[in-house]
Amino acid sequence: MKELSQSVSYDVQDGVAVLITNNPPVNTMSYHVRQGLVDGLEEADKDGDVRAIVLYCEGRTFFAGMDITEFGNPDVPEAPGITDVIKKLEGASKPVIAALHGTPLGGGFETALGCHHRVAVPSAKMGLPEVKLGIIPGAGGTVRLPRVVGVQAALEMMTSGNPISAERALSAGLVDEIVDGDLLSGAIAFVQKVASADEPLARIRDSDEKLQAARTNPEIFDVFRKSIARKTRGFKAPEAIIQSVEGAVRLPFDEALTNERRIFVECQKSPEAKAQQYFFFAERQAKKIPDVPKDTPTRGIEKVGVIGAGTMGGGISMNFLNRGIPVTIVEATQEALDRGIGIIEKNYASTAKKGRITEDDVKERMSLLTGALDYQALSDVDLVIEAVFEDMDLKKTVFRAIDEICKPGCVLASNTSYLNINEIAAVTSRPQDVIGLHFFSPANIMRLLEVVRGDETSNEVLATCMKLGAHIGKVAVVVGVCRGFVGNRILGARMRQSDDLLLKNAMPQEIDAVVFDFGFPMGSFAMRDLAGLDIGWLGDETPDKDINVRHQLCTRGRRGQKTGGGFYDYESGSRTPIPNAEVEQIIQEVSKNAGVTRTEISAADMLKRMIYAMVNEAAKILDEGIALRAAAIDVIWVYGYGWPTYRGGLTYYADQIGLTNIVEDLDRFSTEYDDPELEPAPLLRQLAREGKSFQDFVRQDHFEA
Ligand code: 3H9
Repeated sequence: MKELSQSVSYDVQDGVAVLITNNPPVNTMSYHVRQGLVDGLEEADKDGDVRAIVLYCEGRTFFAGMDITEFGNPDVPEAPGITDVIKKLEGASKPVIAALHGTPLGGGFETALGCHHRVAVPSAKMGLPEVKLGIIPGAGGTVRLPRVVGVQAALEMMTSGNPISAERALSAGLVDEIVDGDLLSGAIAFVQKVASADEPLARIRDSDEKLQAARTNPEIFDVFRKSIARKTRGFKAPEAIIQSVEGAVRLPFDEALTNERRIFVECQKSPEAKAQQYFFFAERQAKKIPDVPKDTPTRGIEKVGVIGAGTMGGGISMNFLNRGIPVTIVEATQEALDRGIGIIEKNYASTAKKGRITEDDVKERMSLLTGALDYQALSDVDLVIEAVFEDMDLKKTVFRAIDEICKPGCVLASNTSYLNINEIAAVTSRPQDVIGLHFFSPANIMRLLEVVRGDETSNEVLATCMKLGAHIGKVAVVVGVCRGFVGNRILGARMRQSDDLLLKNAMPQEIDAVVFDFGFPMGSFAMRDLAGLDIGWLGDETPDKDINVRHQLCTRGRRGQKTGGGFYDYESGSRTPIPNAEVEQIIQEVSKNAGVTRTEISAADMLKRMIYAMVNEAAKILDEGIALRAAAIDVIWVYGYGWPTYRGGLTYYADQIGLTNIVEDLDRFSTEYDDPELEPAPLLRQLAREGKSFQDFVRQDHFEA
């Protein structure tokens, strides 16, 4: 075995040169990897004893792509680039095979496509996820992939960025064989057969049959554009991928590569790519808890209890059933229990009807669900999640009861979205086992899980819940105790600004348009219509009825989408909000009753007021230690509230605007609108004064442990 670089070594086994890469954790194609591969390929090509070449990676995966931290880093030599490596592979005079395991992604998968053959273990998952980083596959992916799988399938794979299984790759012609036993031996055996056959080398560049259909039917691109328009609104990379594939169809191979390179470089320079790449690392940072090391012991969660079979309780239960974890769901009455279980079954049936799961899956999941009317049924579960009405007294009653019944070591969790976990924990004899697990509605679909750490919550319980969150497919982010935690507290700040704008300046459709155009799926008023305006409405008990728009709407039967109207009208079966003249009239009257003279405001100022109020709240949250780091806030807002990823996240966006500019605007607004909430938070002022950003801010007491 010969070392070619710090990460690549060279070995010859039975006449086959094996280039072995070991660049933990995920074998990114760092500079030294590329250099080692180029040197190894040159050596193997010259070596008369070598008949074929295998690319093999040690550790958990074949190359997971380029090292993102190298992008734009002037200290990293440009040559050899990944395209130099692929050119060498493809042009080698001896067959080259890629031995795929783990997650061959991005540049890693493009490298495999540059090889003459590919074999994979059954568990391998491969694809081109560059779109998620705001870029396009820039090492031949957009030119080679459609030559193998056809234009439509290639567009789908690259604009979604989702990986495919080895089995699917095999049937799509992307891998030649699945290796069940030892991967390296399988790859060597396969490539030896190829070398013995003495046939021309199979280079993807040489075949363009699969492009013919798109050449005769170029409309395929516009049809595809339309089909993804709604999902990809605001993102640059999906359109760039389409254009590069158009190039692959239109141009000769080498020109198509040059065209791809040009588009890649343009994308890579874009603010969207920078934001999305920031977010990639933010997501990984948000999982880390400084005083809870990776090796903290965790508890096994094999049985779960859920209290409350309403919308939240049902959705929460489904997460566990989906992963094969039995759930006992407890309700107060048989009627409520039957209704809740019925809804879960209906949800599964509708998923099965769409072909996403089988009838057998439905049966299996439902067989793991048990209903009960008595807390006693929770005596042997490992985790209880309370999902009853948001009422502190009720929650305390529930926790007193489960404290009596649940076995020692059982994790006691509340799904509260606002209330104080410490107060709830205090009524039990085991506050160290109490935690908040704040799921977002619909709980079986939304990825975010706020894990609320109480003052007494043990590290073991916290680590258990973080691990469990990942196991059920959630993005778990730890937050501290305060009203509304991170997500809803910041949402509250935006809502209060929207309400004030409604009272003093603009109509719902104008305010919502600003938020929608920014990139959110919907604005505050459309969101309220979706949730139902009567949630939390006090009816006749409402104070100051004359100056309360919601009260005025509710009393007129306008209670949101479910009644066909709220802040907006909705046509039957449609969720598209339509402005309503009567609502505008009501808003004008409320302003009059409140003694407000309505004034004009620009869309730019509306946006600033709403977003900067959120930024201000984020600064308070960080200062108080409710979020461990700015990245956590960004992850929460992307996964819980539809913050557009191409803007990075709330605090990242604020950093791009510049905190000094934000402080200046907030100072102006707080005076102009006489709103103390818009007064810049001390931390925001401090960071601005010191010329720092949110990303620079680290609370020492969190990170010293
Ligand atoms: C590309 O290839 C461009 C090409 O088209 C060529 C253009 C010319 N770079 O996620 P994990 C780190 S673009 C740098 O926790 P998992 C990650 O930050 C790239 N670092 O593990 C983490 O560090 P830490 C296309 C990376 O098992 C550690 O590795 N490829 C990269 O849950 C472990 O990661 C992709 O987009 C990277 N590319 O998931 C794949 N990847 O421990 C991106 C990972 O300090 N990566 N790290 O927090 C992934 O999707 C997942 O990391 C993977 C493993 C599935 C591989």
